[in-house]
Amino acid sequence: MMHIIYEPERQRMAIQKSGRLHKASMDFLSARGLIFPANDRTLILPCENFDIDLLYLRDDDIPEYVRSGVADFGIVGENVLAEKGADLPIIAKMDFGRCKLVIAAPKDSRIRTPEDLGGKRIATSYPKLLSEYLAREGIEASIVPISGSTEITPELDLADAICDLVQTGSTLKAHDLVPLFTVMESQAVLIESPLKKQAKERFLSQINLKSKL
Ligand code: PRT
Ligand code: ZN
Repeated sequence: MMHIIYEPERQRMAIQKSGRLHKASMDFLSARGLIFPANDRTLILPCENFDIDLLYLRDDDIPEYVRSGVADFGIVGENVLAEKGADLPIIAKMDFGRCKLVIAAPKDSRIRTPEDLGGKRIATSYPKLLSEYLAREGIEASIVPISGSTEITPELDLADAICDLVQTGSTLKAHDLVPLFTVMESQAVLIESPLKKQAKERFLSQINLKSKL
């Protein structure tokens, strides 16, 4: 069991604990020269050669940790940032985690244009981004908020269409869904807390990244 003593000059970087962004985030930090002990499943992992600790979190929680300054940095998808309404400074766009938030409907559906969504039920884990899209397009539809597996909702008749992330498109295909309209394009980004700290600037220059603050 490792005990971390709180040191104000020590930085914290929030990354996804497990999931699609975890490995790529670790690889990014390793490529910048950071060395970490083998993960012993702690929630806080100290870097061996820089004054920074990793916080392993659910991706959904990363914007709040960074916004509040509990974490100085974070690596998270732009889709999550936008859904949480977190307008945080982006230091760098990462070369991973690319995907699109799309509206998709069953192959045999009559939905062809955004207007056809009027009066329909759309299931999504991204209610904020979807409602902004519908408002932009001037469409009134009903949003069915669910937390995962949106792709099964049309076949179960919970929804007429879905709004979900796509990468390869194979999940949609497996459920006879066709992507129709793009709500947002996304990739992973390195964000920083809006609280200015000298130690943060120092860390960024050590790994050859410059803060936009
Ligand atoms: O546990 P935690 O809350 O941290 O993880 P999570 O399950 O919420 O997220 P996770 O690990 O699935 O995704 C993390 C981030 O990866 C997302 O917020 C996006 O920024 C990014 N990303 C990139 C994706 C995808 N590609 C993606 N394809 N996130 C999810 N998907 C899902 C999509 O929802 C659908 O179910 O993969 C399926 C579609 O993939 P394809 O390849 O079949 O099109
Ligand atoms: Zn999540």
